[in-house]
Amino acid sequence: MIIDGVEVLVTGGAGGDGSISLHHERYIPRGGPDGGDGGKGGDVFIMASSEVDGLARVYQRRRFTGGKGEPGSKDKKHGRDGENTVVMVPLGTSVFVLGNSDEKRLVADLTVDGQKVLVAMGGRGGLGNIHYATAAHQAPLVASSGEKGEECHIVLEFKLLTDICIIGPPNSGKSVLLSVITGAEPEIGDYPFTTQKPVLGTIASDRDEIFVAELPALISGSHNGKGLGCGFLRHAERAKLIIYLLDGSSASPVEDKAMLIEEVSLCREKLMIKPSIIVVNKIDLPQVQHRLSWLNETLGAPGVPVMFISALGGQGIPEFMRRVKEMISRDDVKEGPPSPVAIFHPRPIRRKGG
Ligand SMILES: Nc1nc2c(ncn2[C@@H]2O[C@H](COP(=O)(O)OP(=O)(O)OP(=O)(O)O)[C@@H](O)[C@H]2O)c(=O)[nH]1
Ligand SMILES: [Mg+2]
Repeated sequence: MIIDGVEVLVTGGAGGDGSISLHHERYIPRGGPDGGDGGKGGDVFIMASSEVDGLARVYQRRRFTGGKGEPGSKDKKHGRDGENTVVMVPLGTSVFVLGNSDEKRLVADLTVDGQKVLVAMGGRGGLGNIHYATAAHQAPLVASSGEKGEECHIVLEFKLLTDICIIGPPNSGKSVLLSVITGAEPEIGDYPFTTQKPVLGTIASDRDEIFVAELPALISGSHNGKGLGCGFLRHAERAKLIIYLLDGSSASPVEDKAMLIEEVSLCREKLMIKPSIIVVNKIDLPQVQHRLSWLNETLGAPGVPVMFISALGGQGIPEFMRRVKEMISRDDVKEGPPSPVAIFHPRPIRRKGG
């Protein structure tokens, strides 16, 4: 099962109670109050790590709580703070908070190794009776309870960090193309839905690496759950360029293109505004050669180039690569590094039992 989204309950640890204690020592009959404060409850963080490749582990647990603060004790001893809980997620995880009517609010987009967000703060420790002594009450028998930790429902959604996404109908050659341009080794087969989940590869470039993902195939009705559905299209949301890969030898590449555009716009309309290229594959086959000029005339759209390649034979690949790199760099947006710790306070703090 591919897990790209999961709802979890996060609760900060409860603070430890303050202590009620009176100082006892020989020959000091009426020692004052010496009850220490409780420790703070542990916080819950969500942290991105390049060592984590999915949300499956989070899905198995779905409930995370910070450690409890220890109560204070005599001799003014402060209770130990509760341990923080850090939930590890893959790079590319968005963190949303669920509101009362289930609306989602984005609180962090974790895209850098080690970047983290505080989602539930632990409660403060209660005060020991040393704080309650007054001139009138020099031996108070009162202390306060530790606070409850914050609690909220959050949703984690994982979207690949990829520059280019290859989208196409079954058998159009997405896996062959990915393997040729990146050296990745996806399974290749002449049957539909060989690729069942996104596969990543990288292209070395003068600057950074370029990440390319092959997504599972789209068919007519994917938006209604046919085939493998279309939930995987979320992984194209961060892409700078979409490659629509068509099988030049199919019954109608023109209808295939229309189907892809329709499914993408029904499933994730916001992908439609991304720069894209229509690529016709398998031009090594004679029946495709015969159609080239007709396909060139019928597939084009304003601002969307049409290219012809043979992923298997290598024809058109150098020109295709040049074009891809040019389109990617044109779209490069330089962003400063995100802040390493984002803090989010879901709820006001309440006293235990209050
Ligand atoms: N003649 C020819 N065959 C190709 C070419 N590219 C891919 N094929 C063949 O087309 C079939 C499907 O290739 P894949 O790369 O697995 O196709 P896919 O789009 O990844 O398929 P799914 O993952 O099932 O959606 C395989 O038998 C490939 O050998 C090409 O350029 N020319
Ligand atoms: Mg494939």
